[in-house]
Amino acid sequence: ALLSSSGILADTQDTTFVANGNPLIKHKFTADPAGLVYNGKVYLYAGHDQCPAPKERYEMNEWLVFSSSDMKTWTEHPIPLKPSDFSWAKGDAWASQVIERDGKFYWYVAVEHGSIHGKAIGVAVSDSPTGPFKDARGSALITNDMTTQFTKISWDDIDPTVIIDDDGQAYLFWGNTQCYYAKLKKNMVELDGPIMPVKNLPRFTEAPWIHKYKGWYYLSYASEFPEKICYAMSRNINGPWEYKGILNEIAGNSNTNHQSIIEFKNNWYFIYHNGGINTQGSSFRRSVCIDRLFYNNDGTIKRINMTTE
Ligand code: FUB
Repeated sequence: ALLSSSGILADTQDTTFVANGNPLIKHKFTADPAGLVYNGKVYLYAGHDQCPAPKERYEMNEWLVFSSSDMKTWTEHPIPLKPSDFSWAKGDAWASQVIERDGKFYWYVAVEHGSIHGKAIGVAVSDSPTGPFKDARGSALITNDMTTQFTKISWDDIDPTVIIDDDGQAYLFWGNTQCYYAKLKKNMVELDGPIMPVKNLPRFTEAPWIHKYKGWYYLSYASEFPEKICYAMSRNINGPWEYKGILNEIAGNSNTNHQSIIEFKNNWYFIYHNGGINTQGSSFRRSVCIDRLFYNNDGTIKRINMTTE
């Protein structure tokens, strides 16, 4: 497979590249990374920042998927999903996450809803982690009118993150300004109970990411603006959450930072974006980066060291 500096080939066929320091992806602008480890490979999902310089606004019309067996050689697969694959959505390929259950891959995405004012969360499904994915419901899973009792803002229903707990119960967390969570049914495409606010997350902005390690639940999230990534820990997924401080400082030249945390082949990784590519990088032309994540003996996480190597 060929590496296309424009990325055009990747629209229709696999292309490969070798990681060479951060940012990981240099041939196109990528944002809101979400890692998935499955069957000895890491899959990296991201939104495509397509806003041409010098304009400064979100232009995101598709999501991308990359995979690797060693975190060094990466394959970029054909475009797996676009907002236009959801008939009810108007656009905006905002942050997302993919999770596997019983051999099917569920991709939770934030988009602009076509008829219900504001952002919404949809879910697509595929038999393969690289797609093709299709709308799993034919309608949004979360719409803005479902959370107006908590906040009146129209962009609060973004940034979905999903976990399947050890007992098989799946949970969806999401939010901007207010963090929410709800149970998912086993089919992964319907809520299984009320939407609940997550309490005690100081200065929560957006981008929750939930993961589990040695009996602790970790809820990391973007805080303030420009964003730092902070985190809280709990022994129970329903809380109470205990704030543990800053995990990652503001990422160079980008107001957003949007993290994903995964374990791959016994190492933990912190995947995020900065605005670090040459003169064009910005809050709207972002680039996915990967650094190592280390725990302390008490389960807290060491501050991330953002590298360029
Ligand atoms: O990429 C669009 C939005 O910017 C995401 O949904 C947020 O997390 C922030 O990164």
